[in-house]
Amino acid sequence: MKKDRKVVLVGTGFVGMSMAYSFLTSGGVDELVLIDVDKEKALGETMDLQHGLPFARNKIVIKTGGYEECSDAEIVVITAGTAQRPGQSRLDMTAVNANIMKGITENIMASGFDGILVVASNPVDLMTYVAWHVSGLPKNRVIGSGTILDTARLRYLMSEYLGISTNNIHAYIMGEHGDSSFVPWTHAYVGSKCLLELLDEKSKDLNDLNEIYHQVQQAAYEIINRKKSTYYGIGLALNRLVQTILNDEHAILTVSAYQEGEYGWHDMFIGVPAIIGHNGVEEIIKLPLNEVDQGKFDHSASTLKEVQESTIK
Ligand code: 6V0
Repeated sequence: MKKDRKVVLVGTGFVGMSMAYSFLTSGGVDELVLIDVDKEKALGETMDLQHGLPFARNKIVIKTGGYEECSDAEIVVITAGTAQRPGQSRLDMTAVNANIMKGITENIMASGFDGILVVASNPVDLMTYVAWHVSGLPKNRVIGSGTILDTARLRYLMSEYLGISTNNIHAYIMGEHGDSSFVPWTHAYVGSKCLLELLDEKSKDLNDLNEIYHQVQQAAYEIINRKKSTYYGIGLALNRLVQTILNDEHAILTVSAYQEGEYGWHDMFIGVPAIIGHNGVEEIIKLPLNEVDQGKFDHSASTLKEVQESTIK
């Protein structure tokens, strides 16, 4: 029997703990179990978080545990793996993280887990495929964090550029969470106004937005060069994804979702806008991409598919 609002985190590194910490301030989770191959680290993190509970938004049971804790969890979030090093692309990490992901997923499933698996470990689209393949769970119940973080970075920078709240910027980054992602600008809106029309009216240049996208694409490299890893943004993004599922919000997020031809590709995970609710991916939003953007999607998908077939199949 599943326990409502029980979340298990596998991987108590920077990313996982940023999400875990944010649960204390946001509330919305009743039980949080921390698992890591480094048991002492998981225990230390548990104690540190527990001491913040008097300041937390709601009471949360926080503990360290083994994989048996997954048996009645609503969501298991996987952020375990080696982190990206300076100069390394996300795809460079495929083989080593795929092995870690396989072992973790087997352990989770051996507990009898029957909830929703959320994957953030990089390269996230490929790691989500491994988790789905090994788990045998239905496609809607395995979700990668995909381009949620990239989209958040884009919305932030566009908001600064346009002087309009991030809440009213409806623009998505699609494709690989990595170097081949892209923005379908013709599907970007500010409030209910088409972005391209707004730029025209304000005599602003689409090249500025392409430069903004370039900054998004380079963001992880820029941050990693300066502070070795990125974690606050993805921690908050994972919190948002978890809460969207727990609260059955039916919000649209750009997750890495299993493809069955929605954008012309099959048997792979890639970042697309999707409606997220209690069942995980409730529906993939099919945007009518123009020829140029479909070309970019195809390039991104083929980049992933090539590595998927050569490294993890
Ligand atoms: P980190 O701080 O090194 O933490 C990784 C944790 O995983 C450590 O505590 C390890 O002990 C643990 N771990 C390793 N192997 C296992 C295992 N077999 N079982 C259980 N635990 C294990 O890395 P960090 O937290 O910075 O990054 C974690 C992952 O998230 C990496 O793959 C990053 O590339 C990825 N990111 C994903 C992002 C996204 O948008 N999806 C964004 C940033 C980082």
